Amino acid sequence: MTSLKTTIAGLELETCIYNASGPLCTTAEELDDLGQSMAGAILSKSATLEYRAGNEKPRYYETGWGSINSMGLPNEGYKFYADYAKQAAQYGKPYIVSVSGMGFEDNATIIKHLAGNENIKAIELNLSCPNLPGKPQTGYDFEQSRALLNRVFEVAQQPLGVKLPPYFDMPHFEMMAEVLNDFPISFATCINSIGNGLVIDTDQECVVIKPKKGFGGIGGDFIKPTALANVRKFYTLLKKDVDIIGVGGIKNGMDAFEHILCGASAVQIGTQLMREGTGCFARIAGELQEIMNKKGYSSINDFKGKLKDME
Ligand code: YRO
Repeated sequence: MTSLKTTIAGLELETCIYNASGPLCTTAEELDDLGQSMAGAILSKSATLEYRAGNEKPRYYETGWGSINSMGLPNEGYKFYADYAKQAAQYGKPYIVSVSGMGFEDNATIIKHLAGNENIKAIELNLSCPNLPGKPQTGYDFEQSRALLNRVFEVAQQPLGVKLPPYFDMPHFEMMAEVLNDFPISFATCINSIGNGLVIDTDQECVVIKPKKGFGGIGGDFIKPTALANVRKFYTLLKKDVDIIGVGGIKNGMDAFEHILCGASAVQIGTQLMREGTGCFARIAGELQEIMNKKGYSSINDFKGKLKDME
């Protein structure tokens, strides 16, 4: 029997495929829908201190090859995601809360509040969180990343992992890995959307989303090579006990297979979840199992990380 079982952050997942933080994981209805689906875990939208309505619509747009978004962190506020944990428990899969405070102390406050909650199995700290206005996002500032991790590990009790933005330069991978290897992180999720792309409607000669003069994070097909590179690099650079979670451009079983071959212990679905809804988990799982069957693999550990170099 082919199994898609995996372990991340010491948690057992029935299947290694679940949602990315962002799409369809903000409200109780959406989280319930994930709970009832074949997703291996339930991951929330990034939580801030207070409820946020987010940016003006349209703030999400899908093209044939992917998506652009400038949602502006719409979410119910951390207390909602903490309270929802009790309801999440009925689904028999790990419930993970994404945290993206607007500054260090917000993150510390939120993570401190989640600490006593036994139904929250892990925390995914979104390093794309804004820190100082006019400065790069936290994940692109290595010293700020270190300072934030110092602070949150003073209060964190659950396993804590980081959601990383994409890196493109070899020294940047090494600089971030050096920071992360100084902390007891449980996992690294690679990658967030590729920041500040621009999609254009040529008939209208106009941008396609309203916030930020049309600039937004890119997801979908085009980001898969960048995602695979980030999964592969952090798999080789981080301490061996850190699980890598792959996200970026996964819409079928073969895309998931590629991420796992690069070192991912689990994969998340973003743009394709928005497109297809929660049925995507069962479909992609079936496709991945079929590929594994044909290749003679019975578990993901048979090929995880085993990407070959050329002779
Ligand atoms: O706009 C968002 O809510 C958003 N979109 C993404 O593709 N990735 C993210 O991490 C977020 C939330 C964080 C931020 C981009 C608003 C700082």
